Amino acid sequence: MITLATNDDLPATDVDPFSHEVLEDPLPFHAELRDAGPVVHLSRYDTYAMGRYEQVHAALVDWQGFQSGAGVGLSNFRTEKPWRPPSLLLEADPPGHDAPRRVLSAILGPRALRRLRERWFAAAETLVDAVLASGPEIDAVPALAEAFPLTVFPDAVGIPAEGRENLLPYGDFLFNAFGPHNDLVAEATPDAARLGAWVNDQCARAVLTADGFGAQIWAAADRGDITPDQAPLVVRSLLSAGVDTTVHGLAAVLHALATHPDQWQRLRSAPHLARVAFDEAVRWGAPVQTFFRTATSDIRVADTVIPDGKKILMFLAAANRDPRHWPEPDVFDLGHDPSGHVGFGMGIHQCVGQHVARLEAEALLTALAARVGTIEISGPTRRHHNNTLRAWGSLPMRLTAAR
Ligand code: OVV
Repeated sequence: MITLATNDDLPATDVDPFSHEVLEDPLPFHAELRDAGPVVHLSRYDTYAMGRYEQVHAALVDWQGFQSGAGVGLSNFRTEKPWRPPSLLLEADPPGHDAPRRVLSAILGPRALRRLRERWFAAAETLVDAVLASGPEIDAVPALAEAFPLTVFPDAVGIPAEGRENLLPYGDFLFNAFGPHNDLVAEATPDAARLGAWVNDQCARAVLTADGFGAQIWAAADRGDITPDQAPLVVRSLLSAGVDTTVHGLAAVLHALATHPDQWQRLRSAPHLARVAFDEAVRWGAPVQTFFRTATSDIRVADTVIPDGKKILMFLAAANRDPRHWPEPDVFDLGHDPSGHVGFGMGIHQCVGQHVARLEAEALLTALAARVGTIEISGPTRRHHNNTLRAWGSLPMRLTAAR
């Protein structure tokens, strides 16, 4: 399937990484990509791809050579109009990137999150008690993976209760829109303008509660750390990147634990492993599979020169399972040290919300570990296809209460 191009030694593939076949099970394609070489040409899209840890990591930390400001999807903002005003964080480079990043880092940093910890642990306990009371068989996607972030995160941002059902569809569209204009994008496009308008409305100062992340972003504008016209776009980043990602990260760790009963029992007997379990699941399951970068000049990677302005698809998921870097890449094991995984990215754009995600996971897994004895898959699971996210549509599970 992967052949050598005739004009040089650059391996090429006509496989579509965004096809339903690959989205259903990307692992074989990721292995082919890594084995083909450090850089591979994706002939369908005339873009480049990297699947090995070494090159993916190196490109992610080289923001000068691999920019984000031309967009981190397939669409090249040098020549194409973005579907929404670009994110001031995700789709920006220094120096413009830095002030919004500094503001959000402080608001979402470990120190700032301490005031949420008790509340989120209590919310997780309440949710798990309710789920256990609802019966032994659940679908863990809606019942836990969606329910928990939707219980705590929109409140923490400070948006009104009304319309929150738009958050997941908005994120699903946004993450699809980083890929090509395939059926996944086309089917959701009729709704995108309405969802986008709703999200934009939630970013106004007047609709946000006085004490949430949103209000803190506006307070940063009052201090002059960002400008008042930047504030709503920074709030939009929270609502864009903060919901679907954590839902599918939690689904990934729940699936991993349900399919690895030994690891589940290990977590029960050592609940302080909740954070390691989550990061190992982010490495192993990679809820965010890919992002693009754009070459800022003719740039050499291994023996290949990537021309200025070309898009490069970074396979975070493939790098996270590269046997050239990881001793047992395909094994989910709480004894692993997943640090250095690129499931949250790496470098100046590394997930600014990762502490929020970890706190959500720690709260939910701690509540589960204290209350649930066994957790197993009880029916056919179903993937949800998205051009960027590796997601579960359904995870039927049987939970038994701890005795
Ligand atoms: C990491 C990420 C994903 C999607 C949207 C954004 C960020 C944003 O900043 O809007």
